[in-house]
Amino acid sequence: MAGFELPKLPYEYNALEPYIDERTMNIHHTKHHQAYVDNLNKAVGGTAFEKKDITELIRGLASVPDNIRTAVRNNGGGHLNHSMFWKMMAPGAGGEPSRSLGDSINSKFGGFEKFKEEFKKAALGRFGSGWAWLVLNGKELEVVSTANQDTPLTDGKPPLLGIDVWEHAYYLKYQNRRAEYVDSFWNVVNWEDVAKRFGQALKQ
Ligand code: MN3
Repeated sequence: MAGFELPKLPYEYNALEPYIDERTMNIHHTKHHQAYVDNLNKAVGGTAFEKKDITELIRGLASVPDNIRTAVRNNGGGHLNHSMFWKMMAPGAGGEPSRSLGDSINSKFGGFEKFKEEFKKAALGRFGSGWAWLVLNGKELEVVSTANQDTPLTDGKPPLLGIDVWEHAYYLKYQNRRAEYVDSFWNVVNWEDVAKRFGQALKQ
């Protein structure tokens, strides 16, 4: 069996209550994320790709053979996206980004509230399953969304913050009310992690 593994959640399943409920976090991590890992391992087992770093694997998707490329795109993308997503949130987090990230958001979007509006629009505008992202495009911040488990990394845009808008991410607590889930998400955004990704992405 290939060696991709489910990362441990950096906090307890109930740590993001009441914004993201314990049952959703548990199923999302132990069932959905685990399934992406298992299916990725099935796809790349016995190939040269099984030892690759997940980020490198997804960046190099074009070089993955046809017969497993879709499986790697969906399940490798799912593994990569969720591994980031858990770290982009934290208990007792939220608030506003500070220092250079805060300044960059203000100058790019015309203020933090304007940024939140644009991010929410991307999250609500994604029809069906996918993600909304704050990414770095060259040296510029940008809000984008992707379908399914696609990542903006494939377009050379490192993700800084992402929200999973698949129904499995919010349905138990919010049912069809995706907008409410997005509004709640701001209470758990780990801006320290986002700022770290911003710093690293600027250097690349
Ligand atoms: Mn998910």
